Amino acid sequence: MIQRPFLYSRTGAAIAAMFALCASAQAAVVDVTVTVQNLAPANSVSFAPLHVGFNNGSFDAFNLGGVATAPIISVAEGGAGGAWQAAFAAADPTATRGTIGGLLLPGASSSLTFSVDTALNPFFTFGSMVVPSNDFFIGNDSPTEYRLFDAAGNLNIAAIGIKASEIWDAGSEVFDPAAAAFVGNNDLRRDQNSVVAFNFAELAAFNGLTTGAGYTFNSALTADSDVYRITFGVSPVPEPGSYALMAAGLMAVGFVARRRRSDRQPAGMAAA
Ligand SMILES: [Ca+2]
Ligand SMILES: [Ca+2]
Repeated sequence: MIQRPFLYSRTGAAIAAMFALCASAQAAVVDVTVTVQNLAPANSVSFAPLHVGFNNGSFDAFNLGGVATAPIISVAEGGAGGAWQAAFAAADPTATRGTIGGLLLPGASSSLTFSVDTALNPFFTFGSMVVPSNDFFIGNDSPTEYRLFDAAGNLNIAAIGIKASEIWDAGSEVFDPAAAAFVGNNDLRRDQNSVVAFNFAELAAFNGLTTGAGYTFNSALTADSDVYRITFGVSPVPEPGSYALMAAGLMAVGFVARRRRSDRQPAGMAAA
């Protein structure tokens, strides 16, 4: 009569240990599907591909009131972001980086899935050019503004919404519709030598121009207009090691269960 609770506790402990081991092996890596949406009104702003990085919070691409440097200029003036990606890789070599979608027209959306270590790379950083413009972009000033994952690996942030009042002007290229991306000739760009500031009102100066996508631009933005949304969806990714741990855990449970059965046998049979 004493043996039964003892065996139950042994079995319970083995199962608990199995799940604890599996959980610790799985917690760090998840699949994160990032969906981007252009929420601007019809015929208003479009966006270049979104550059993203899941990271440790050490890469800071720009500062409000500071002179824009090559990394953020590569996002803001042409959208390609080559220097941004390179500087990100140098500052944070274990970050998971990528680029989502192509030209994102008003009303359009795009998605991409990343495999992310939530312990190593809990923060999210992004940047995309706003067009038409000379040097406008969206992005996070503070590299630790968006902590997607808590210490336990849980998703903290379901979505990031961006309003027109949060559009940046890099201050690196002079406002000039003739030189602006999406409506003008990039070869005509001239240095502005100013600093990063918020600016969406200047976009209305492009109204009436024909964009590279063929629509006639009309900003129609007010400070409170929603222009962009980044949504996060997470699913766990079992690592190969967790399967071995699970198998070991099941074997331990099986061993205890067998012992339990043999212990139950009448004394006479065991002796025989
Ligand atoms: Ca900053
Ligand atoms: Ca400018």
